[in-house]
Amino acid sequence: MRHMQLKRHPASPLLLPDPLSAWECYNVFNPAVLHHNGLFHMWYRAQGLDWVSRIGYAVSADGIQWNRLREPVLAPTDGTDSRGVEDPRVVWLDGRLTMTYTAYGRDFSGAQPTHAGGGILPMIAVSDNGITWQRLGPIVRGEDNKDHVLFPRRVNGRYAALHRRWPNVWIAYSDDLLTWREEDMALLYGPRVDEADAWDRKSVGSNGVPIETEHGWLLLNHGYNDDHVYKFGVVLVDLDDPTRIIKRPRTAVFGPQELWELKGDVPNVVFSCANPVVDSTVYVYYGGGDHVIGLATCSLAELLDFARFG
Ligand code: BMA
Repeated sequence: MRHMQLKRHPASPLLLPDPLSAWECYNVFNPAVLHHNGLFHMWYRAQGLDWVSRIGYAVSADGIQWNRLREPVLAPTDGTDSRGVEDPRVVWLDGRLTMTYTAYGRDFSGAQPTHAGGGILPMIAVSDNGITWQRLGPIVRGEDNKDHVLFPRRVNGRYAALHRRWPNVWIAYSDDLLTWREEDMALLYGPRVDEADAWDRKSVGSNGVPIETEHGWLLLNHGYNDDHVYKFGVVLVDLDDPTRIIKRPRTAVFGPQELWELKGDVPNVVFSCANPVVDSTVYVYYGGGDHVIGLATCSLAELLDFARFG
């Protein structure tokens, strides 16, 4: 069995909470990152004095040194997201920026509250400039559903998304990004519940935007075990029919190891919403301990090789 590990960038953690800022003084984590027209753009989750998650924006020429805006670019507006906007993933689709993120609010729209007496909604928003965002709506309502991410192009003429119906990863299709019908959704894969020592025994979810390769869509994912230790793995699915899994290696490619991953606001967490590929290198940005932002990298060729034969 082959093994491989992502390599931490020595400058990690790259972004820390800002003690001078009311909205981002406690935690910055789980960023979306898109490389576009020669710049790295980052939308990151932040928590400050009120513990409500907002999304901040930063830009970088090299992906290491970041310049942040002073104000968040996405913040709660109503009861559906009053407790925060979380875990953005951003894709360049049809000539505009499209963000998937989790709205966490005091309201719930299903028969039962989904989260701590309130609700969560897997939302989609679009933007022409990355600063002002227009909300399109959720892909489903009334269930524990998050970690949704769009494919970077249409698949067989339709928009496609991965989403997490706890504890499994599902795939869904839509013609307009607005309507996601139950009959267009299918279970893709779940946690390895039958394997006592599997790192992803308890739950799985998607990381960043699927990577298109000549051998299939390369999906980075996360999972955790009974001890709630988060790790990353890979899944390779068919280019034309992403419901067909080609390979899912057993071993994880990354897990918590540094102090700021083992401790933090939530212990033993590495959580990634971004894996842009720039010059054949995969940049895996991630939250460490739900508290700071780190970067780990690998070559695309090595990761693809592991996904095919690992
Ligand atoms: C998940 C998400 C992430 C978070 C992770 C670990 O459910 O809410 O935002 O990083 O838990 O706490």
